[in-house]
Amino acid sequence: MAYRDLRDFLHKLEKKDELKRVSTEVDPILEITEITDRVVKAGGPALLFERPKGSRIPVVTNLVGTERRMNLALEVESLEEVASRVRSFIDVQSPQGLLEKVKMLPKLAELGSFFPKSVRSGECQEVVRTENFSLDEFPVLQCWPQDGGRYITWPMVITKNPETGKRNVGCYRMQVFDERTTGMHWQTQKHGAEHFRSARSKNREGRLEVAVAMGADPATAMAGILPVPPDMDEFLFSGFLRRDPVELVTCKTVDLEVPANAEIVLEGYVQLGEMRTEGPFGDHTGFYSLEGQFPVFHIQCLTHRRDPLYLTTIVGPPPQEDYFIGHAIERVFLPVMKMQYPEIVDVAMPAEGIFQNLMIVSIRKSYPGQARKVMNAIWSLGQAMLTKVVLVVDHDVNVQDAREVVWKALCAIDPERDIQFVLGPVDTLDHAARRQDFGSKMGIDATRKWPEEGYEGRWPDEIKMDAATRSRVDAIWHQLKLDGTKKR
Ligand SMILES: Cc1cc2nc3c(=O)[nH]c(=O)nc-3n(C[C@H](O)[C@H](O)[C@H](O)COP(=O)(O)O)c2cc1C
Ligand SMILES: [Mn+2]
Repeated sequence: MAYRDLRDFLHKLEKKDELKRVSTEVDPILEITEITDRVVKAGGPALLFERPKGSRIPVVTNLVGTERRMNLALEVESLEEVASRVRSFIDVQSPQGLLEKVKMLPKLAELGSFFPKSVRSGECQEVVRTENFSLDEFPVLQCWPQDGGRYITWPMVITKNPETGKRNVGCYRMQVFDERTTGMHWQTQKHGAEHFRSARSKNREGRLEVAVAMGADPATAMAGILPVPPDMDEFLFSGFLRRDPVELVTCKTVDLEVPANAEIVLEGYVQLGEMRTEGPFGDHTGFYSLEGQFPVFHIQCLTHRRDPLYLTTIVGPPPQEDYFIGHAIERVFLPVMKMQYPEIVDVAMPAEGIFQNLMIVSIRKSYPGQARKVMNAIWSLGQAMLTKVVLVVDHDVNVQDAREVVWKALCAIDPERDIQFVLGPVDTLDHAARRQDFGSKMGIDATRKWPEEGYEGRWPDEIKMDAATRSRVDAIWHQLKLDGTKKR
């Protein structure tokens, strides 16, 4: 059964001893970050701060900051279960005969059952306020010392494509400017920014309606982070993940819908001609992202539960909670990548590569130059376009094992021959890039080189002991009494 809402999931975590309540008063300014950072890095529990200084609203952090809790969030034993569900939907897409068509029907019906559902009322509107409200009531964190202020870090920012009317949900941080105004940090290539530019090109004086929902059952709360194609509803994908549709209610003052089970909703608009300095912010790169010009969100209505919880997350020096979210996304979307590029065997984005800096891909190479073809594919695949370094290895390298990758990849390259640079869009947060949003990317072809690729030598075999010797030694191993041998 899907979690009803955030508190339902917290109850589950508490039962599993995966939630710690903090009853000591702590400050949302820096202190909650310092505590959460230590707990995340120790693989510790989700945290419920019951007495954040200056607010009556409890704060939840580190909700899914371990793989164990991510599995609980998605109600699976392992992420492979979700991946195999994704695969099962991909497999039915082109039926060969009547029998296959008939077999497909239940799958399609199942898919249909994940579409978001409109409902009349929801807990997120138990309290509706159009006046006398202020963001100051909420325990919004200032995470790091040089941050420009307090930031909402885990919102579901909901907009509609002005051309198609299709919904987008994005998780974009929001700097609190004052009681009813925030920044809107949708980065240049993100769908929210696309909606903004599209609306602005029609009317610079106009507005783009925006709703921001915070706190929901975990699969819904993660909607804004999912890198789904433009105009595909993230809430549909959340419905698939939770195996139950996301229920939506219509906002009170804007023509948008928000999850009925949310804790807090901000309704308002972005004024299309308005930009304001946003930042700095201690970011998931482990460095501060500096000030930049971003749109401004004006809040005209606040709705919330009678007793709302404030869900937030900390980014900073890796690993943080976002690594576990990104890792789940990597596993769940791998079947989709493999569908488009069947030579891909596995993909890894190690925590220290902060997603956009490093993707390691193993491929089963069957024609010359294929590693470079895969790099180019990745640089044109949704948000993976921003990947600064793509490292391609052969199918027999375990990309999940960083030591094996470093060893084998470095042995496999002639740097001048095997490294390729391209220019293109890069992550807004890349502080090393020559310009914001534009710079170079590097592909490393660390596959075995073929004669067809101009390699004239003989590629050596990897060293492996033969099976007969191994089993002879296995048989006498006990006798040798070497197990307890201490290293000197
Ligand atoms: C905790 C967290 C904070 C994020 N903050 C931002 C942000 O401030 N700006 C941004 O563009 N993306 C941010 N992202 C990444 C986006 O949520 C992600 O790229 C998402 O897929 C964008 O949705 P879209 O493709 O619909 O634009 C953040 C992700 C996480 C996990
Ligand atoms: Mn999107």
